Amino acid sequence: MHRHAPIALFLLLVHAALAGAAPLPLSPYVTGLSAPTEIVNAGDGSGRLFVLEKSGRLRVVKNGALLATPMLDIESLVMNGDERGLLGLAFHPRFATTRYLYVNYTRVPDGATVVERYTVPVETPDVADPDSVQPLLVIAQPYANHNGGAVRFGRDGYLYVGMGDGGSGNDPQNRAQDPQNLLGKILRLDVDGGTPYAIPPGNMFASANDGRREIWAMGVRNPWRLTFDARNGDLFIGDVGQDQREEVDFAAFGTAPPNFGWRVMEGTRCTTLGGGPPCNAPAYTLPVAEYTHDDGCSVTGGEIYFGGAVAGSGARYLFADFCSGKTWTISAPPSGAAKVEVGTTGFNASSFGRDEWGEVYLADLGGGRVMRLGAATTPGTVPVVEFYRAAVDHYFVTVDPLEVAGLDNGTKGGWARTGLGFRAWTSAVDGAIAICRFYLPPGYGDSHFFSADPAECARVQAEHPPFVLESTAAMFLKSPDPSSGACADPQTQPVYRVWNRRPDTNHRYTTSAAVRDQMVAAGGVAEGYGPNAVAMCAPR
Ligand SMILES: [Ca+2]
Repeated sequence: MHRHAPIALFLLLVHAALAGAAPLPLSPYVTGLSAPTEIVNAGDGSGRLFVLEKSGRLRVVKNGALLATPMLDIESLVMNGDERGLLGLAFHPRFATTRYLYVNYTRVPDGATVVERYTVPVETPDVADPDSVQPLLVIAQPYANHNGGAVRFGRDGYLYVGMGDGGSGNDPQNRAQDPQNLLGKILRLDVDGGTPYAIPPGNMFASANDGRREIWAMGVRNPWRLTFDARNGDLFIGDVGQDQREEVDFAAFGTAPPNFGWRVMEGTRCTTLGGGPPCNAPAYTLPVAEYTHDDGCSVTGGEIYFGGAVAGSGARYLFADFCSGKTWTISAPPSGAAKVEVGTTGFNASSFGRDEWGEVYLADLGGGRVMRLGAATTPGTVPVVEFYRAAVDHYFVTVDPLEVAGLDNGTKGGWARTGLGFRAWTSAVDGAIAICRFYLPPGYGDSHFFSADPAECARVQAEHPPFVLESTAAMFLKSPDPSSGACADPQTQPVYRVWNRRPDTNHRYTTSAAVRDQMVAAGGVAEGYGPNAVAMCAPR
């Protein structure tokens, strides 16, 4: 069956010649890893980032530092080589209370896919209990390649598992279109509804006898990364192609289970391999983006990105080709507009990940690094994320990961990221002081007020009773000179404070002079110090 060697995702390919291609703006975040394959956060407010090493270790990045002790070391269980290894990690949506994490790997001795659960004791928050293992799935793999590997929880609380078609080339046993086979599928499990799981209603064959009940979607070849948009639950899938097309598939939250077409279709191309409904039949959900092997060889599914480090604005799905290093964005949700090429990685990007603030990272498989999208940042700092709520025309910034999650997923109602923000220290290092944050209850305008001036904090408390002091421990910035507004520390940049002059007293905090000037031109009041409305000094 090796007449035609399938494209191996993990072959250490010679980098394509990238002369002239603009590099993606990336800065080293963690180095010294061995073949990182996955980057995720736990959603528990801890701010930690978790990285899988392909050989079988789960590493913890805490406050920007790689911990020496892995959270989990299952190297003795993992069959590692080419496309095999420890491939996927997910934390339970309520990890802070359940303490469950889920891994997907190919096992010793037969290379079968294993999905299993481990528990992280409260007493040892950075180390899982290896004896807590609870198996969920064991799926035989007929060939070494196309193991999929993603495990991700959807907005519905169910665990999605990306399964490749079993390997070789051209899906020789037509597994991806076979309803009785778990290969070439996206599986969906209710891990809270049974032991080890229950079948969620709405799976493709949940109530019928004509297919395996774990199947949510079918017709994928080697889904290398499932990505849920935290705002709405929409799903993006990078599906690795055969010889000609790489594709990104999409399913809006709540949509009927799709058939993504493989092996009858490779992207929008008819393969002539047969084995399912005819090519271009309405049964198939076509990709929202694809590219030919002129631009690469193996898609690496990406992440939702909001920031300014790559071209464009608003929410974008950023993805890459593993071989060429080219990266592209499409709008999220997909608008039908063409993908936009945004730069090259300069390395074989095995995975994208997102921290609890929504910052995006890339795994450099051969270089053993996790790279952060964007310029290098001051050590010991975290993002301050800006949101906007149209209903009350209100901007809000927060540094709290759980608050960010609630604003992103809509449980706090109607907030959307602006893509702007700045950074803050997490403690009072180097002269940074605790920012006081006040809250004005809805009856008084539903607004927030931040200050880096202790005297102003005291004054607001004494003279403006409706303001409620909400916190003084989350965000640390520096105070500007109270007369000139200058930020004395050259490693900091000004944060402008502007009031919109309305009775609801909405304020905006921004490092953008253009935003400040727009607000002032519209009748707002510059409320900081000096001629430029500088209220705080934020680290870069
Ligand atoms: Ca397809």
